[in-house]
Amino acid sequence: MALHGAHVMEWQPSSAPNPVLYLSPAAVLQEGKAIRGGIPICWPWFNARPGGQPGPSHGVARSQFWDLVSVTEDADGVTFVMSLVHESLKATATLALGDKLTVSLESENLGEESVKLSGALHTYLKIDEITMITVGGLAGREYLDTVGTPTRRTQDGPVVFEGELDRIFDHSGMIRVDDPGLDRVLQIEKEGSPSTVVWNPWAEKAAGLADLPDDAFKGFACVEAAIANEAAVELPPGATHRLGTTVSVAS
Ligand code: TA6
Repeated sequence: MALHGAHVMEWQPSSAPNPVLYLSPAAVLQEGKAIRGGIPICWPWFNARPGGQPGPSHGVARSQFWDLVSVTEDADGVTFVMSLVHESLKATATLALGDKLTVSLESENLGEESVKLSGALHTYLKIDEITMITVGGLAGREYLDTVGTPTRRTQDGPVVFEGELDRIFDHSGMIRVDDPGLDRVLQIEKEGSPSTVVWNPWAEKAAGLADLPDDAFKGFACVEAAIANEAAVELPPGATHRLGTTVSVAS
């Protein structure tokens, strides 16, 4: 857990033999940078800032220190609440670590004008071997394929990985990640998320990421509860929105 980014870096339920999240051994923990792995919070926008406005890719939240609001512990686990204000928006992140992992991000418009909100809970799942896993729950869904010239396509069957993959799905349901190598099925439930992003950089892109070992791409897949810019949520003054993800080990 880090105040930097309100970032869940590691999580392993007591009943599970393996960590569920991938954290890069080369991750840089430094203000102004994003931590590679765990669950970076992309907020209050996803990818490039909409409207051509200046700002870092994936927003400001993942590279700043948040304020700690509370830490509570009970029989179900430990819950951290952190907050951050950016321009007229306030984010409150509730990170609940127990048998399940829930990250819940509430955005509140403190200003006097309507604001468009996008973002993602950019979850890095640890897997045994990228070519062996499947991501289910997305069959028949339309997505924006952002590898090369962005193109809209329809997903045929489960997602499998055979090269760089970067897809933004129109999808708000549940996802299942089957990992035969770890003999594990992960389940991901989402809240307030009209988009699901699935990403793996593969060898060439990974080689360009200084905070990721060259062959590390084989050992993770990102499955993200997201709000793509194309599906941005309109937040009138005083309104709130909750974006959430719950990860659990189904078997
Ligand atoms: O969520 C997928 C994505 O937007 C990819 O396009 C890829 O760039 C990835 O996020 C990681 O971005 P980062 O800025 O953390 O290197």
